[in-house]
Amino acid sequence: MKIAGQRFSIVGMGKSGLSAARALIKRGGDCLISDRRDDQDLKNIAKEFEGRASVVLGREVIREGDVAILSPGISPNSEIYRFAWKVASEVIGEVELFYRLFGGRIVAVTGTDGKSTVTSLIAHLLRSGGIDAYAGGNLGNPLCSLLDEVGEDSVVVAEVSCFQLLTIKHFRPFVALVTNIAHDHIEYHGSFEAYVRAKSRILMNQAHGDFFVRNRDDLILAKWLTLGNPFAHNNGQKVLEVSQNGPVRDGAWTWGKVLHLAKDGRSSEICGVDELFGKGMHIIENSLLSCAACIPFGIEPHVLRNGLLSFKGLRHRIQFVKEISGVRFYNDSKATNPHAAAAGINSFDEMVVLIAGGYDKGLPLDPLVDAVSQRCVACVLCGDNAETMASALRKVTNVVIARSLVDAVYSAYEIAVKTGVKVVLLSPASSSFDAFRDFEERGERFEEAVLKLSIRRGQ
Ligand code: UMA
Repeated sequence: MKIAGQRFSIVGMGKSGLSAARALIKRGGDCLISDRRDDQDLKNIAKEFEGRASVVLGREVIREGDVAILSPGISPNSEIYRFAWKVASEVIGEVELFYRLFGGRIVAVTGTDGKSTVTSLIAHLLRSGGIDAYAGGNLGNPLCSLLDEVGEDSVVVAEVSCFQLLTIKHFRPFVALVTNIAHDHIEYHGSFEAYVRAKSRILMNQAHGDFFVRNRDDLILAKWLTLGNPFAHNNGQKVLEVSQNGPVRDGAWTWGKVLHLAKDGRSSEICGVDELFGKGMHIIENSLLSCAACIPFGIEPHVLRNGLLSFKGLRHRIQFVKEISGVRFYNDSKATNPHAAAAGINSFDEMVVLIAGGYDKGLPLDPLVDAVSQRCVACVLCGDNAETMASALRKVTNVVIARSLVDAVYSAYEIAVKTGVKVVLLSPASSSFDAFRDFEERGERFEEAVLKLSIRRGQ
């Protein structure tokens, strides 16, 4: 892609907009960067671009005929999104820009839950096999920020959200992987079907020689690439399958206690389920998906085993925080939808006091209600949707409403002590945007509250 002398309008000065701007300016692009916000933070950031690019704060701007680069947080229903398609010569996102600037192979990971863990785990497994692999994208570090580090032989494992997939055009991953599909982000896409269609764009530009890792246990994904499926971008890519219900011909599978890698119908053992970095069906699913994604790179089962055994899991994903008087606190702030929270709860064999609630995405609560009814002695709810969640959860367990996350930690601890329950889990089933910048800030506030409680308790 020719950058020098070309004009770009970058909308949104968040992580992705800034990394796109830096990459383009470095290559001689003529950039206009804008953001609807006009606060001191952005004014400070804008100083970096003085004399190198035009910056407009307080409103979004797109110059006629420019290539528009839209941040993923810009909703397709917004005026600026529609305006971009009218005036720009081309509308893309930072993921597409990265694809055009990076010549190497990409493993792209999307899906409802487990994306960040799978992205990080694949990069870790590839590195265990001697491959120069990097992880980035929706995970937190934008892909364009990797451009200074990577070489042509590097492999980039990219977590791509459905928001980011809407603004790809030629993005063609060598390996595409969809973890699973459940209800999420309907407020952004308008319908479940539109959400699934956005996810399926990951396959859109794949061709012969590429790979698709398909989760055979997921009712929706199992049908992808079969004839007549509306989401089948069936372009001759090879399918690698993953299942927890018995053997696959090519991919990774288990049926009980041992993970296997399968090539041309011949299976080899990878490791035992009990040796993985955590417990629960979702940990097995994430591990199988990640192992299957390494097949195109020729990583052998014993190398995968070493990689799996040395993987520690990610922050804010069922992360152990502290034990206070026998009660263990876990931070699962990344569980931003009911499906993910249910997986978090079900990963415990024992009873749990759940802390949940946050920004209401209007998603069906059924998976959460199911998990709570089986595993939760009580739920402490806080955040914008506390009342809505309470009406659904009161039918199956005891519910307490707390004024803040800090109060929720104290209440949950008291309930745990009174009932003899040993686990307090923050697994909000909701976004964090009602009170926090993102799920990471929410997780950090939770950890701080737990540490304060432990100091108060003299531990
Ligand atoms: N903005 C506008 N106009 C708008 C919308 C936003 O000007 O209409 C401005 C905001 O004022 C702000 C900037 O755009 O200054 C924020 O941009 P952004 O919301 O696109 O966020 P980034 O900082 O660029 O972060 C994005 C992803 N955010 C979203 O998709 C909302 C991050 O994923 C990602 O880590 C980052 O790029 C790097 O790739 C976060 C996320 O919540 C973690 N993702 C969702 C999820 O995981 O469920 C999809």
